[in-house]
Order: sequence, then structure tokens, then C-alpha cells
Amino acid sequence: MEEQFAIRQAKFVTSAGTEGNYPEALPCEIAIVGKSNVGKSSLINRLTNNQKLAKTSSQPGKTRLVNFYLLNQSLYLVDLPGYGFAKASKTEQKSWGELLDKYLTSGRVKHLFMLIDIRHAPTQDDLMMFRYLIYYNIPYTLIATKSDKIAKTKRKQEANNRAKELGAPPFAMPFSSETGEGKAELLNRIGQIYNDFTAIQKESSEE
Ligand SMILES: Nc1nc2c(ncn2[C@@H]2O[C@H](COP(=O)(O)OP(=O)(O)O)[C@@H](O)[C@H]2O)c(=O)[nH]1
Ligand SMILES: [Mg+2]
Repeated sequence: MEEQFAIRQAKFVTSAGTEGNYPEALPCEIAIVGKSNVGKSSLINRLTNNQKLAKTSSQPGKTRLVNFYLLNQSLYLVDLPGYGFAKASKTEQKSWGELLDKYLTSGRVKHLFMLIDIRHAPTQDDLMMFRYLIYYNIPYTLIATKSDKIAKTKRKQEANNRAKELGAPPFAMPFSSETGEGKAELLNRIGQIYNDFTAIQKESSEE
């Protein structure tokens, strides 16, 4: 069933570091992972129609904190720091690992959007990230970003190829922050996830 999540309001709430200073949890929290520069911040901006909400950069590796965005006062969309930035020092890589580990094991995240570039085979870091989310049994959706960079006729196939290369079931959603391709589908996905978790909460509060 199509049940698009209509974003009426989106605002930045807070950034959290390794100390785990997260905002009060909500029933539904969706986080976005992917390597630096894959298009995480641009996706948030496109979804919310606000080009200034999440900082984007053509210079990778700028976001080092867990950024919380509140949609319609009822759902968190979380921008996680990107991985695989070649210039990052060992110390930076270690603190990135701690930050991500702390967040992903906090029990807050209900679903992950894992972003991969539609044009490139997954890197070692992508493969590690994917194994990690399987290991922790976190539900996910694969999103193949920058779909505008390849011919329209190849998009579905290429997106699915990226999923196969990761070792996932062969499906990824093509998405472009440039053109808005895939936005409606992604809002449907968010609607489904949101409904699942608010329904779970209603059931348990009725017991
Ligand atoms: N052509 C194109 N460029 C994109 C798209 N998404 C992001 N970019 C560009 O890729 C760069 C990195 O994007 P950003 O959202 O900051 O990536 P992040 O590091 O994953 O948050 C920026 O220069 C964006 O303008 C897209 O869908 N199409
Ligand atoms: Mg970013």
C-alpha cells in the first residue's frame, strides 16, 4: 500500500558526539549511513525541500557528529558521519568507529538507509558497513545515489547491481538529490516504517 509520509515540518534538533548526548527517543528513528560524499546531507535536504537544513559539501569528511532532524514533531531522521575518507587520521577513524558503534548499539535506530553511489562498486568500507548492519540485525533499505549521473535506461539495473555486489538481496532504490528521482518512493518507504513503529507503540500501550 502506498502511504507517503508528507513532510510538513523539518528542523535540526541537535548534534551528538561519543558521549551519547542524544535527544529524547521517539518510536521511530531512521538513520542514514554511507561513505563521505555519497550524498547523505543532500538527500535530507531534497526530502525536506530545504537546501539549507543539512550542510552539504563538495569537500568530503566534514560531518563528524550524529545530527538529528525532527520531521513533523514525530520522527527522527539521523545523519551519521560518513566513512572512508582517505585523508582521515587513525585517531579520527577510531573516534568515528566509536561514535557509530555507540549510536547503532543504543537501540534507538529502527531502520537504516544505506547509501551507495550508483556509479561505483562498493568499497571495502561499504562492505564492512553492510556486514555490521547485518550482524546487528538492523533493518535497512539500500539507496543508490546520484542516479542523474547515469543514463535513465540503466538506473534500475545499476542500482540493483550495487546491491548484489554488497551481498544483499538484489534491490536498491535509485535516487537523485539533483532531480528528485526516487523521492516519492523514499517517502513511501518512510511512511511504511513510521506506520509500523507507531502501530507497535499503540499496541503495547493498549495492553
Ligand atoms: N549530481 C549529483 N550530485 C550529488 C547528488 N547528491 C549529492 N551530490 C553532490 O555530492 C557532493 C556530496 O554531497 P553531500 O550530500 O554533502 O554528501 P555526504 O558527505 O554524504 O553528506 C556535493 O557536492 C553534492 O552536491 C546527486 O543526487 N546528484
Ligand atoms: Mg553530510
